[in-house]
Amino acid sequence: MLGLSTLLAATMAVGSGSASLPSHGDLEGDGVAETVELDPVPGQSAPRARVAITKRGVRTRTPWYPAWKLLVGDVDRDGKAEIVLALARTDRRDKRVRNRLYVYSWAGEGLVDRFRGSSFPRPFIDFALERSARDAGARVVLLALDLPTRSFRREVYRWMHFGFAREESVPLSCPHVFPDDPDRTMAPGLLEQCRINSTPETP
Ligand SMILES: [Ca+2]
Ligand SMILES: [Ca+2]
Repeated sequence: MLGLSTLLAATMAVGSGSASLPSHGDLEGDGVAETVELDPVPGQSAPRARVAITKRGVRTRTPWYPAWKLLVGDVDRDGKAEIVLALARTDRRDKRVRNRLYVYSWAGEGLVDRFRGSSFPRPFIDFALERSARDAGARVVLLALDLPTRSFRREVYRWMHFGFAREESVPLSCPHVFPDDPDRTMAPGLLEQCRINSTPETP
């Protein structure tokens, strides 16, 4: 049984900054791994962080992003790692600030858009990258929210040409109350505390 402190630690409300451990990968495919991490501004009213990339001791920082989680992996399976960011922001077609997943590549000068994440059918509050058993690429795993049933789901997406295709969606049990405001809930680290729900789904 997880206590209240665990629940609070797993939930990061807007305004408490960004959180991610450093991630490592070869962004340019030159055989040298870069260290990539978020460099957040604490105490802001919304997540705000730069991406810091360190190669052979030289640190490069990007402009600011409304980022609250960063991971690195070869999402499109081309041998170079991408930077995957969870951002809380609007986009061109949807003026709501909500959690969106963006994928960037980096070749020494700034981040290059690869995917502007607005195409996931369910809102998410955490994500992970998972090594695919089929190939060397990384799949995106979302901690997604099914709003009609107020339940958590694990949804796995694989890169297909220019975007993501869903490969799997299963119910999850998570040590967290279901968020009343998914657009303002960020829970980095919660996904690894959840377990696939073995209870059969109702049709
Ligand atoms: Ca490199
Ligand atoms: Ca890649």
